[in-house]
This record gives sequence, structure tokens and C-alpha cells, in this order.
Amino acid sequence: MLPVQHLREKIRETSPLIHNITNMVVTNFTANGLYALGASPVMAYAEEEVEDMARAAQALVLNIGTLTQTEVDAMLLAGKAANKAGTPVILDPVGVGATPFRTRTAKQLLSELDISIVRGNAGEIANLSENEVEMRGVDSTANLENKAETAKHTAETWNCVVALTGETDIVTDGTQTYTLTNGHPLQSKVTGAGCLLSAVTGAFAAVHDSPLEAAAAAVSFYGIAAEVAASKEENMGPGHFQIHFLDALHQVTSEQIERLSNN
Ligand code: ATP
Ligand code: TZP
Ligand code: MG
Ligand code: MG
Repeated sequence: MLPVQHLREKIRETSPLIHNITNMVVTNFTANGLYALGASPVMAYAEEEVEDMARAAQALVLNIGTLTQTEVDAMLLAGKAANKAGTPVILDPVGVGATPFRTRTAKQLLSELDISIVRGNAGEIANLSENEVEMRGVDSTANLENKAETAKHTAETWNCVVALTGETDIVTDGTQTYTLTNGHPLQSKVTGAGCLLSAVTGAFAAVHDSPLEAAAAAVSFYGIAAEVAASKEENMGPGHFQIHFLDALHQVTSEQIERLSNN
């Protein structure tokens, strides 16, 4: 059994500081989602301060959704400071495969930094190893035959934990693999659902030594919160879902975690 409830409580008790260098689309949603979970978000991008902020944080989340070269330089500085401090670094390789700049940058971050966990959709994870999968902007169009093999291969290639998400979620370190099925289709109709999950994964990694268990517990908790949110109204659309989802990240009970968990 994954320690989902235990880690969620630990986040609420210790309120870990999560340093995000993320994209301009999801910044506010990410900060609100981390607050709802019980963590402390901070967004800091300037080269003059990213090393100090990364050293002060309990996790660093790098997200290349709207990257610029200046931001990439700051990510490298922050990542090296976090590595030196032993702070977990999470990468969301948004849109890898859509343009050469994104692919090159994600691979550079993975080569030069010690990344604990990569969280992405099927197309992004496939494009991080030798596969070339078509992307529609930041969305995956991949209909991969074997997502578990793809995730494992990327985990082995970069020596990290990989969380490949979608209708079914795969979390693996290349040796041990969790297949998780909580979640709701409305998550794919809200921008930032993946980006916030990467930040939430950072919060779980901040309070647990095993990146594999932390990532799997984060994905499980997040999917349960989505199901709780979607159950609040009949015929719910993406707008109301987004609000109910933030509430659920805050309000999901231990009884709901136990009852709804599909692991
Ligand atoms: P994309 O850009 O392809 O939407 P993403 O980076 O937003 O990808 P997702 O793979 O959509 O990330 O994952 C975000 C969350 O949404 C995960 O918790 C995942 O389990 C959930 N999710 C996405 N699609 C579905 C679905 N059809 N059914 C259930 N859960 C889903
Ligand atoms: N464009 C650049 S970043 C971004 C968009 C739409 C947000 C992507 O968020 P997610 O969580 O991958 O859906
Ligand atoms: Mg999405
Ligand atoms: Mg994404």
C-alpha cells in the first residue's frame, strides 16, 4: 500500500516550500493548488536569486512550458544549487517533441542536473528516449502500445523516476512499476492539470525519501481528488471542475482516500 494519507498529512503538518520555475499559463493555478494541498509555493525566476531560493526550498520544480533561454539558464543554476543541497528536483518536460528547442532543453536539464522525477504525458515521455512521437503543441497525440515499457526506458535512460500520465498513469524507476487508474477525463480539459500534478509531486517528494513512492502517492492522491471533485455536480463542465478540484485537494478525507484508491 502506498503511504498516500501519511504523506498528505506530512505535507499539511510541515508545509514544505516548493520552488517553481514554471510557465506563465499555469502559474496562478499551480500556486493555488499547492496552497490547497497544504504546501507553500514560491515562484522565483531571476538568475540573481534562484540559487538562494532553491537552497531554501524542500523541492524544486522545473517546467519548460513557456521557456526562454534566460529561463533555461536560471533553471540550470537553481538545479545545481538544489542538487548540492540534496533537495529533490522534478522536471515537467512540457511539449518535448513539439519543437527542437524544447527537446534539446529537456535533455540538457536531464544531462546536467540530477533530476529525481520526470512527470509528463505519453508523448513527452516517449520523446525523452529514442522514440519520436508527434505532439500537438503541449498535448500528447501518442497512442503508445506499451506505455509501461516507454516509461521504463526513459527512467533507465536518465536514471530517474518517471511518471507517465493520462487515462492510466505509470510510475516507475525502471525496476519497480506502479500502474494507477484514479482520475477523471475533465482533467484533460483544464490547462495546468499536468503542470500542477508535477508541482504536487514535488510536495510529496519534499516529505519522503523514496522518489518512486512519493511520485506514485502524489499521482494516486491527485486522481482521487479529481474523482471527488467531479462527483460534486451533475453534468459538470471544465470551469466548475477546476474550482471543485482545488477544493478537493484541500478537503479530500482519509476515508475517501481509502475507499476510492484503485491501487
Ligand atoms: P496533456 O497535455 O496531454 O493533457 P498533461 O501534462 O496535462 O498532458 P495529463 O496526462 O493530462 O497531463 O495528466 C494530468 C492528470 O490528469 C493526471 O493525474 C492524469 O491521471 C489525469 N488524466 C488525464 N486524462 C485522463 C483521463 N482521460 N481519465 C482519467 N484521468 C486523466
Ligand atoms: N502552453 C504552453 S504551457 C501550457 C500551454 C497550454 C500549459 C500546459 O499545461 P498542462 O498541465 O500540460 O496541460
Ligand atoms: Mg493537460
Ligand atoms: Mg503537461
